[in-house]
Amino acid sequence: MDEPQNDPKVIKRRTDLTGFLRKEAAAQGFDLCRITLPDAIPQAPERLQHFVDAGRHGTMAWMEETIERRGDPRVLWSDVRSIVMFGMNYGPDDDPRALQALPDKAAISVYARNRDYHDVIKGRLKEIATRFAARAGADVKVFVDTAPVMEKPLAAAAGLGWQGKHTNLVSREFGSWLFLGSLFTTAELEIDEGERDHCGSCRACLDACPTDAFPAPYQIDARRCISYLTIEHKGVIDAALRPAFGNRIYGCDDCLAACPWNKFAAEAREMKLKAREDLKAPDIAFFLTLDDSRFRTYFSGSPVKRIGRDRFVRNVLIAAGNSGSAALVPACESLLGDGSADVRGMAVWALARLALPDRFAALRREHLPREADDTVRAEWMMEI
Ligand code: B12
Ligand code: SF4
Ligand code: SF4
Repeated sequence: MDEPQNDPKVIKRRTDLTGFLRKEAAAQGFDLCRITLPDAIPQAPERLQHFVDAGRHGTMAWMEETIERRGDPRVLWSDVRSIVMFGMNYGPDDDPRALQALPDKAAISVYARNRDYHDVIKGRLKEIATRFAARAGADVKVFVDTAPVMEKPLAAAAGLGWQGKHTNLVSREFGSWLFLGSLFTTAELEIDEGERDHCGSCRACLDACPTDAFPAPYQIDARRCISYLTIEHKGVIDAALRPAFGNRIYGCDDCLAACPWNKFAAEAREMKLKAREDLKAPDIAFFLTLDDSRFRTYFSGSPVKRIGRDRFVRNVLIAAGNSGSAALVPACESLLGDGSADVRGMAVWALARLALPDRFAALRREHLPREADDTVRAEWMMEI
């Protein structure tokens, strides 16, 4: 039987548990910890459905497959009574867009310049969950992008910030640089107020997008987003979009970095989220030399490892093609015989842009007749 909500003992217990949680969150390095109800995002299922119906999730079939659980936390877990949303600041120490002026360098997005945030945050959430469950005698589950949970609308409902026109959560305190995580529990807790939208007439993020990935404010078409294309999308990347990638090889920060609310942002406190020195401005030339084993070693513990060497080198070759640097021609040529069709195809594309026309024609005479893969043949033919 449910306890009476206005019973002073019930209120005190709720207050104590909420205070305990906030202290634990701070002790684990979270910058924000606020609470909402499982039914706090009634508009989310319809918006998610619209996103999927329009095909904007691209090849992320898991979004479609989990749509009902994703849209409503109560479908994911019917016993959930409170949802605790956590935010961890990963603010960079410089403007990541500055790297775009250095075309020989590769740009890895801020979130991926050190340890995988999933590992960092999940470990901390588990610590909190264990201690909280023991204290509250309640059931608990924790998620950080590891289950079908709509973290952004839930975080907005809990008041960590609001969903900006770039669709990510913006905080008045930390700007756009926040990772999110959640704890679902059967315990009743004190509920926080949501945050209102502070975008106003600004549209800086929409205008900043190099690939025009926002069909409307607050809506994204992942199929055009460099983050999706470099991380989630396997195989051939639309040739019309490649030039806009510039030197971005893993993710993209342009819409986040453009947000004026970043002026209040602070640098990440968590050492594991501060950029590794060698990933701040790495050489494209070096990345073109990575084989599978060196790739795995170099990116051990990093989220970059997730996409595998072939997709990674595919992305690096796009950056090489955009670099205008003839010095990269030999490294690109050496990848024309690579075991991966994705790599061979992008080596052709890069060379079409970097090599002298006579050299490119000679390479095509040599390689095209023995190329069996249709997508790579198409790259050679495209440049005729
Ligand atoms: C799928 C996904 C992606 C996809 C799709 C992006 C997207 N915006 O959905 C891709 C691969 C492109 C991607 C990219 C990035 N991602 Co991502 N991604 C996710 C994931 C797994 C699910 C997001 C989701 O549910 N999308 C479906 C859409 C429909 O949901 P939505 O964006 O909330 O859509 C809302 C709006 O469209 C809004 N809406 C629609 N119409 C209207 C109208 C009005 C008036 C309003 C107010 C709102 C509104 O309502 C919808 C429902 O709330 C989450 C983790 C999670 N489990 O939540 C991380 C997550 C969103 N990603 C994150 C990050 C950091 C990124 C990148 C910055 C990484 C990078 N540097 O490359 C980029 C940013 C690109 C961008 N502008 O969004 C963080 C964002 C943190 C934050 N502060 O918000 C998350 C939360 C992961 C985490 N745990 O920290 N991501
Ligand atoms: S992450 Fe980059 S490509 Fe994706 S929407 Fe933002 S600015 Fe556009
Ligand atoms: S850049 Fe402007 S429109 Fe975009 S999220 Fe920030 S405040 Fe909102």
